[in-house]
Amino acid sequence: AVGRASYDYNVYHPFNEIDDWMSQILMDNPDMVSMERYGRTYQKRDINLIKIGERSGEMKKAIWMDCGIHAREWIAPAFCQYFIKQVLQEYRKGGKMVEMMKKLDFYVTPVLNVDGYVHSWLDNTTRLWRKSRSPGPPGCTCEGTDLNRNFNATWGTVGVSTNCCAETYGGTGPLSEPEAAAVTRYVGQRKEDFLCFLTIHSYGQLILVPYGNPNLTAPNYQELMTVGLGAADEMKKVHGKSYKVGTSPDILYPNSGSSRDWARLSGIPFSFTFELRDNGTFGFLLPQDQIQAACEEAYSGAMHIVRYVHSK
Ligand code: ING
Ligand code: ZN
Repeated sequence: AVGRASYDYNVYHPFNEIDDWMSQILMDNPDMVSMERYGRTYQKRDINLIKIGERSGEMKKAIWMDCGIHAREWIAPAFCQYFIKQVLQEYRKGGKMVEMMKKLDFYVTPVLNVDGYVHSWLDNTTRLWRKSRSPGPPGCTCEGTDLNRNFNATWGTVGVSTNCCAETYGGTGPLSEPEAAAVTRYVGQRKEDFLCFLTIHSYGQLILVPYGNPNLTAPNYQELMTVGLGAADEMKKVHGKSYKVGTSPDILYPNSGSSRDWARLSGIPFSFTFELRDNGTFGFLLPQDQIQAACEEAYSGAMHIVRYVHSK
């Protein structure tokens, strides 16, 4: 079995239920799934990833996916769980996924900002929390750093705040936050293995390519755009929703210190941010009756990129 038949993928789950779900996926798929704790949050919670891979001797290439770097974007952890379930189901059916798994392993973090996610579940007043939960610098009474401004990628230059109360506060320095440091260490140690880095957010229906800093251009920008536009085409076929593709300065506004930029700067050739549904009608409060459709279309976009990377 792929997972507990009773797990409802069409509702949002508090962290303890996602944690139990991870254990269950592990128990149900001992031949294909393992779990690894690769860091701890500021509040000392485990940061876990699920690895999906055949237990063959050879080292394979790897695909990275993280969800829930921003606490309030609840559709993102729901998508990582859907993604894991779907990859396993397709593998069990045989066919193309079996062929792919001979060459690729998936490393998926369902919830990266665990402290923030837990906080966003506390009550209605904290539902829209975005950042981590570390205390501000001395003299500041606000909490939390924007983890997607804390990576070592032109840190602190554009689209970031030095006000510790701001939503885009970048921290006291690059990798001041253990959550960003954990991703950097894990992926950085094996950056030759990682072909692709996908980081999942909401909302806005976008596929963002490097770089967030308008002064930089990725050497394979054209190819990133072609692959991203191909993914958007696939996504539109599923439920008719349009996803825009481009760099964040081209589409919206610049930013620095993002994990996507760090991954591309460190040599991972294919690095994308997905901004899932919607376009602002519900925003971060995407109704549960849209979880399935949002996941289905995002899955087809992500798999377009994975297939490209696999066959290249
Ligand atoms: N958006 C991302 C953020 O870190 C982003 C990515 C950056 C989008 C700049 C557009 C412009 O802000 C969300 N939703 O977190
Ligand atoms: Zn986000």
